[in-house]
Amino acid sequence: MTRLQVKALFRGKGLYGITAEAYSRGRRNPEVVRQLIAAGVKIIQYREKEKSKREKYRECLQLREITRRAGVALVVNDDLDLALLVGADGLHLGQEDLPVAQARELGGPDLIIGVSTHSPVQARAAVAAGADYIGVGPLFATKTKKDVCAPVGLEYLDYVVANIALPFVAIGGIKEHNLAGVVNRGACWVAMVTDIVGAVDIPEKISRVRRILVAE
Ligand code: TZP
Ligand code: MG
Repeated sequence: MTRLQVKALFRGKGLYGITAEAYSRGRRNPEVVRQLIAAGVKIIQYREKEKSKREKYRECLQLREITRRAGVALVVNDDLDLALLVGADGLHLGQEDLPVAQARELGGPDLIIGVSTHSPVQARAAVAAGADYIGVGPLFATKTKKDVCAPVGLEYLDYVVANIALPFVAIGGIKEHNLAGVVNRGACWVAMVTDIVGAVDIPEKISRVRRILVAE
């Protein structure tokens, strides 16, 4: 998917998929990603914090093949080299990763760049740096992220809704039961990691989540 197509995608509502094999009930990432795609997920981030670079490279190649065939955007977390080597559509950067400008310098104008943010200052900095979208969270407590910061609180979501023109993805402890509240506050894109990849029946879970997303 091109940067323009992803920008267009972000004008609507949707579920942003993220891999987390450790929480996937023994299913491997390619299997989970196939299920996400079959359920209509259009943007998937490869995120694996504990794997070696070699293993991540192999997996990204595989996921690139699967996502490309399906016309689904692939975003690589953290590693610009992996994103470029496998021809990913995007790169997702945290506050401790490369700055946007340097990622852009190497990645070129077509690379989608997302930035995790936890405060108004970080959101404004990401906009100024030329990010294509920002992550907003963690909204709630989450066990998924070991290097977590504490939940940022829903006031930060309110700030972004009111003040930031870029597309954003709400993240962190979002589950089926609290999703409506997040969407009601103005989130159009949400990332739910464990609630999705850890679901016994992923397609069924996604169809329930989608109903909540469109209803709110
Ligand atoms: N960034 C902020 S919170 C988080 C990431 C990657 C993990 C979210 O996982 P979950 O299972 O949806 O709480
Ligand atoms: Mg990172």
